Amino acid sequence: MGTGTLASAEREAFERDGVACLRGLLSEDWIESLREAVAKVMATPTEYSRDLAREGGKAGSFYQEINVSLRSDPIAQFVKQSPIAAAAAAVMGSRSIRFFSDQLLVKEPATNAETPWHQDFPYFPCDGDQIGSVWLGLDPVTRENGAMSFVKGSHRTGTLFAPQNFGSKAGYESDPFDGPPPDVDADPEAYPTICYEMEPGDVTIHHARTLHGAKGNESSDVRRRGFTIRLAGDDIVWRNRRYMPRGFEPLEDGAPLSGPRYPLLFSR
Ligand SMILES: O=C(O)CCC(=O)C(=O)O
Repeated sequence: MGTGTLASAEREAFERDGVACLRGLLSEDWIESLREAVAKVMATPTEYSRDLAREGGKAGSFYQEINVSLRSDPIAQFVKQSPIAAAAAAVMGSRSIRFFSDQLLVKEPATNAETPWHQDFPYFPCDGDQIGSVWLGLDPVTRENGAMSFVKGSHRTGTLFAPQNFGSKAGYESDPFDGPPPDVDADPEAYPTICYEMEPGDVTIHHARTLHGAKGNESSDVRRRGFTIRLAGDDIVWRNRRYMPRGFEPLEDGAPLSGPRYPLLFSR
Protein backbone atom coordinates (compact mmCIF):
# COMPACT_ATOMS: atom_id res chain seq x y z
CA MET A 1 0.00 0.00 0.00
CA GLY A 2 1.42 3.43 -0.92
CA THR A 3 0.71 6.39 1.32
CA GLY A 4 -1.24 7.98 -1.54
CA THR A 5 -3.87 5.28 -1.09
CA LEU A 6 -3.87 5.39 2.68
CA ALA A 7 -7.46 4.63 3.58
CA SER A 8 -9.33 6.86 5.98
CA ALA A 9 -10.13 3.58 7.78
CA GLU A 10 -6.58 3.55 9.14
CA ARG A 11 -6.84 7.10 10.43
CA GLU A 12 -10.19 6.23 11.98
CA ALA A 13 -8.72 3.12 13.64
CA PHE A 14 -5.87 5.22 15.06
CA GLU A 15 -8.33 7.78 16.47
CA ARG A 16 -10.74 5.16 17.81
CA ASP A 17 -8.42 2.38 19.05
CA GLY A 18 -5.13 4.25 19.50
CA VAL A 19 -3.46 1.97 16.94
CA ALA A 20 -3.68 1.21 13.23
CA CYS A 21 -2.01 -1.41 11.06
CA LEU A 22 -0.73 -0.45 7.59
CA ARG A 23 -0.21 -3.56 5.50
CA GLY A 24 2.55 -3.78 2.89
CA LEU A 25 3.84 -0.24 3.43
CA LEU A 26 7.53 -1.17 3.06
CA SER A 27 9.29 -2.80 0.14
CA GLU A 28 11.42 -5.94 0.47
CA ASP A 29 14.48 -3.74 -0.33
CA TRP A 30 13.88 -1.58 2.75
CA ILE A 31 13.43 -4.66 4.94
CA GLU A 32 16.59 -6.32 3.61
CA SER A 33 18.62 -3.15 4.13
CA LEU A 34 17.34 -2.91 7.73
CA ARG A 35 18.15 -6.58 8.41
CA GLU A 36 21.76 -6.03 7.34
CA ALA A 37 22.06 -2.81 9.33
CA VAL A 38 20.55 -4.37 12.46
CA ALA A 39 23.01 -7.27 12.30
CA LYS A 40 25.89 -4.75 12.23
CA VAL A 41 24.45 -2.72 15.10
CA MET A 42 23.98 -5.81 17.27
CA ALA A 43 27.52 -7.01 16.50
CA THR A 44 28.93 -3.71 17.83
CA PRO A 45 27.03 -2.93 21.05
CA THR A 46 27.55 0.43 22.78
CA GLU A 47 26.93 1.82 26.26
CA TYR A 48 23.29 2.25 25.15
CA SER A 49 22.81 -1.47 24.40
CA ARG A 50 21.00 -3.55 27.00
CA ASP A 51 19.76 -7.10 27.37
CA LEU A 52 16.40 -6.76 29.09
CA ALA A 53 16.08 -10.55 29.52
CA ARG A 54 19.34 -10.71 31.45
CA GLU A 55 18.44 -7.59 33.50
CA GLY A 56 15.10 -9.15 34.42
CA GLY A 57 16.61 -12.57 35.23
CA LYS A 58 14.75 -14.19 32.30
CA ALA A 59 15.77 -16.86 29.79
CA GLY A 60 16.93 -15.94 26.30
CA SER A 61 17.88 -12.50 25.03
CA PHE A 62 15.94 -9.25 24.55
CA TYR A 63 18.37 -6.78 22.95
CA GLN A 64 17.34 -3.18 23.26
CA GLU A 65 19.07 -0.04 22.05
CA ILE A 66 17.82 3.52 21.70
CA ASN A 67 18.54 5.77 18.70
CA VAL A 68 20.32 3.30 16.45
CA SER A 69 19.57 5.61 13.49
CA LEU A 70 22.05 8.06 15.03
CA ARG A 71 24.92 5.55 14.56
CA SER A 72 23.85 3.57 11.48
CA ASP A 73 23.72 5.31 8.10
CA PRO A 74 21.38 2.76 6.46
CA ILE A 75 18.95 3.04 9.38
CA ALA A 76 19.12 6.87 9.20
CA GLN A 77 18.42 6.61 5.47
CA PHE A 78 15.40 4.44 6.21
CA VAL A 79 14.07 6.92 8.79
CA LYS A 80 14.51 9.85 6.37
CA GLN A 81 13.56 8.31 3.02
CA SER A 82 11.11 5.45 3.56
CA PRO A 83 7.33 6.04 3.36
CA ILE A 84 7.14 5.92 7.18
CA ALA A 85 6.96 9.68 7.90
CA ALA A 86 4.34 10.42 5.23
CA ALA A 87 2.22 7.52 6.47
CA ALA A 88 2.50 8.72 10.07
CA ALA A 89 1.42 12.24 9.00
CA ALA A 90 -1.67 10.83 7.29
CA VAL A 91 -2.61 8.53 10.19
CA MET A 92 -1.97 11.14 12.91
CA GLY A 93 -3.62 13.94 10.90
CA SER A 94 -0.52 16.12 11.09
CA ARG A 95 0.90 18.46 8.44
CA SER A 96 4.48 17.81 9.57
CA ILE A 97 6.49 15.00 11.10
CA ARG A 98 9.76 15.26 13.03
CA PHE A 99 12.03 12.48 14.25
CA PHE A 100 11.91 12.14 18.04
CA SER A 101 13.74 8.86 18.76
CA ASP A 102 13.93 5.22 17.80
CA GLN A 103 14.49 1.88 19.44
CA LEU A 104 15.63 -1.57 18.40
CA LEU A 105 13.89 -4.39 20.30
CA VAL A 106 15.03 -7.90 19.38
CA LYS A 107 13.55 -10.92 21.15
CA GLU A 108 15.42 -14.10 20.29
CA PRO A 109 13.60 -17.47 20.17
CA ALA A 110 12.86 -19.00 23.58
CA THR A 111 13.00 -15.67 25.42
CA ASN A 112 10.48 -15.36 28.23
CA ALA A 113 11.01 -11.62 28.81
CA GLU A 114 7.72 -9.81 28.29
CA THR A 115 7.39 -6.20 27.25
CA PRO A 116 5.46 -4.91 30.27
CA TRP A 117 2.17 -3.05 29.78
CA HIS A 118 3.00 0.63 29.48
CA GLN A 119 2.26 3.88 27.67
CA ASP A 120 5.15 5.58 25.87
CA PHE A 121 4.13 9.11 26.78
CA PRO A 122 5.45 9.11 30.39
CA TYR A 123 8.87 8.08 28.99
CA PHE A 124 8.89 10.99 26.51
CA PRO A 125 10.04 14.50 27.49
CA CYS A 126 7.35 16.20 25.42
CA ASP A 127 3.78 17.49 25.50
CA GLY A 128 0.99 17.56 22.95
CA ASP A 129 -1.22 15.04 21.21
CA GLN A 130 0.29 14.28 17.81
CA ILE A 131 2.94 11.80 18.86
CA GLY A 132 3.11 8.15 17.97
CA SER A 133 5.36 5.21 17.23
CA VAL A 134 5.67 3.27 14.02
CA TRP A 135 6.65 -0.35 14.81
CA LEU A 136 7.82 -2.90 12.25
CA GLY A 137 9.13 -6.45 12.36
CA LEU A 138 11.98 -7.81 10.28
CA ASP A 139 10.50 -11.31 10.76
CA PRO A 140 6.94 -12.57 10.54
CA VAL A 141 5.43 -11.49 13.87
CA THR A 142 2.81 -13.65 15.56
CA ARG A 143 1.33 -13.91 19.03
CA GLU A 144 3.77 -16.79 19.59
CA ASN A 145 6.95 -14.80 18.94
CA GLY A 146 5.92 -11.54 20.62
CA ALA A 147 3.41 -9.48 18.62
CA MET A 148 2.35 -6.39 20.56
CA SER A 149 -1.17 -6.00 21.98
CA PHE A 150 -2.86 -2.63 22.49
CA VAL A 151 -5.68 -1.69 24.88
CA LYS A 152 -8.36 -0.26 22.62
CA GLY A 153 -9.16 3.38 23.27
CA SER A 154 -6.68 3.69 26.15
CA HIS A 155 -5.12 6.80 24.55
CA ARG A 156 -8.29 8.78 25.33
CA THR A 157 -8.93 7.85 28.99
CA GLY A 158 -6.86 10.74 30.39
CA THR A 159 -4.92 8.28 32.57
CA LEU A 160 -1.12 8.14 32.39
CA PHE A 161 0.79 5.37 34.16
CA ALA A 162 4.18 5.89 35.77
CA PRO A 163 7.31 4.79 33.87
CA GLN A 164 9.28 1.76 35.03
CA ASN A 165 12.47 -0.09 34.16
CA PHE A 166 11.49 -2.69 31.52
CA GLY A 167 14.08 -5.16 32.81
CA SER A 168 13.70 -4.99 36.59
CA LYS A 169 10.13 -3.47 36.55
CA ALA A 170 11.24 -1.01 39.27
CA GLY A 171 9.47 2.36 39.04
CA TYR A 172 11.57 5.33 37.91
CA GLU A 173 11.69 8.59 39.87
CA SER A 174 9.22 10.56 37.78
CA ASP A 175 6.61 13.27 37.72
CA PRO A 176 3.46 12.22 39.57
CA PHE A 177 1.43 9.98 37.26
CA ASP A 178 -1.62 7.79 37.97
CA GLY A 179 0.22 4.91 39.66
CA PRO A 180 1.72 1.82 38.04
CA PRO A 181 0.18 0.29 34.89
CA PRO A 182 -2.73 -2.12 35.52
CA ASP A 183 -2.60 -5.90 35.06
CA VAL A 184 -4.35 -5.87 31.69
CA ASP A 185 -4.21 -9.68 31.28
CA ALA A 186 -6.07 -10.18 34.57
CA ASP A 187 -9.16 -8.22 33.43
CA PRO A 188 -9.89 -8.61 29.71
CA GLU A 189 -13.37 -7.12 30.07
CA ALA A 190 -12.05 -3.87 31.50
CA TYR A 191 -9.14 -3.82 29.04
CA PRO A 192 -10.17 -5.08 25.57
CA THR A 193 -7.08 -5.53 23.43
CA ILE A 194 -6.20 -5.71 19.77
CA CYS A 195 -3.18 -7.59 18.40
CA TYR A 196 -1.95 -7.47 14.80
CA GLU A 197 0.05 -10.40 13.46
CA MET A 198 2.33 -8.97 10.78
CA GLU A 199 4.53 -9.81 7.82
CA PRO A 200 7.76 -7.91 7.08
CA GLY A 201 6.61 -4.76 5.24
CA ASP A 202 3.55 -4.25 7.48
CA VAL A 203 3.75 -1.61 10.22
CA THR A 204 1.63 -0.55 13.15
CA ILE A 205 1.37 3.00 14.38
CA HIS A 206 0.24 3.58 17.95
CA HIS A 207 -0.49 6.75 19.87
CA ALA A 208 2.02 7.50 22.65
CA ARG A 209 -0.81 7.35 25.22
CA THR A 210 -2.01 3.88 24.12
CA LEU A 211 -1.42 1.17 26.72
CA HIS A 212 0.46 -1.71 25.09
CA GLY A 213 2.70 -4.67 25.81
CA ALA A 214 3.95 -7.96 24.36
CA LYS A 215 4.64 -11.49 25.50
CA GLY A 216 8.09 -13.02 25.25
CA ASN A 217 9.19 -14.97 22.19
CA GLU A 218 7.88 -18.53 22.70
CA SER A 219 8.96 -19.72 19.26
CA SER A 220 11.87 -22.15 19.22
CA ASP A 221 13.27 -20.87 15.92
CA VAL A 222 11.74 -17.56 14.75
CA ARG A 223 13.42 -14.35 15.90
CA ARG A 224 11.39 -11.19 16.54
CA ARG A 225 13.49 -8.28 15.35
CA GLY A 226 11.39 -5.18 16.12
CA PHE A 227 12.24 -1.58 15.26
CA THR A 228 10.18 1.39 16.40
CA ILE A 229 10.41 5.04 15.34
CA ARG A 230 8.93 7.76 17.57
CA LEU A 231 7.49 10.54 15.42
CA ALA A 232 6.22 13.96 16.46
CA GLY A 233 3.55 16.00 14.68
CA ASP A 234 2.61 19.68 14.55
CA ASP A 235 1.58 20.25 18.17
CA ILE A 236 4.49 18.58 19.99
CA VAL A 237 6.70 20.68 22.27
CA TRP A 238 9.65 19.82 24.51
CA ARG A 239 8.76 19.30 28.21
CA ASN A 240 11.34 18.93 30.97
CA ARG A 241 10.42 15.94 33.11
CA ARG A 242 11.78 14.47 36.33
CA TYR A 243 12.39 11.16 34.60
CA MET A 244 14.57 11.98 31.60
CA PRO A 245 15.54 8.98 29.46
CA ARG A 246 18.93 8.92 27.79
CA GLY A 247 19.41 9.86 24.18
CA PHE A 248 17.49 13.15 24.03
CA GLU A 249 18.94 16.64 23.55
CA PRO A 250 17.07 19.00 25.88
CA LEU A 251 15.38 22.08 24.42
CA GLU A 252 13.80 24.96 26.28
CA ASP A 253 10.70 23.88 28.22
CA GLY A 254 7.66 24.41 25.96
CA ALA A 255 9.73 24.95 22.79
CA PRO A 256 8.54 23.30 19.56
CA LEU A 257 10.89 20.55 18.41
CA SER A 258 13.61 21.92 16.12
CA GLY A 259 17.27 21.55 15.22
CA PRO A 260 19.36 18.71 13.79
CA ARG A 261 18.58 16.25 16.61
CA TYR A 262 14.83 16.43 15.73
CA PRO A 263 14.90 16.78 11.92
CA LEU A 264 11.82 17.47 9.86
CA LEU A 265 11.06 14.25 7.96
CA PHE A 266 7.88 15.29 6.20
CA SER A 267 5.73 18.35 5.64
CA ARG A 268 2.81 19.19 3.37
O1 LIG B 1 8.89 -4.33 20.76
C1 LIG B 1 8.40 -4.39 21.87
O2 LIG B 1 8.32 -5.46 22.50
C2 LIG B 1 7.85 -3.17 22.52
C3 LIG B 1 7.87 -1.95 21.66
C4 LIG B 1 7.16 -0.80 22.28
O3 LIG B 1 6.72 -0.82 23.38
C5 LIG B 1 6.99 0.41 21.46
O4 LIG B 1 7.37 0.43 20.28
O5 LIG B 1 6.46 1.40 22.00
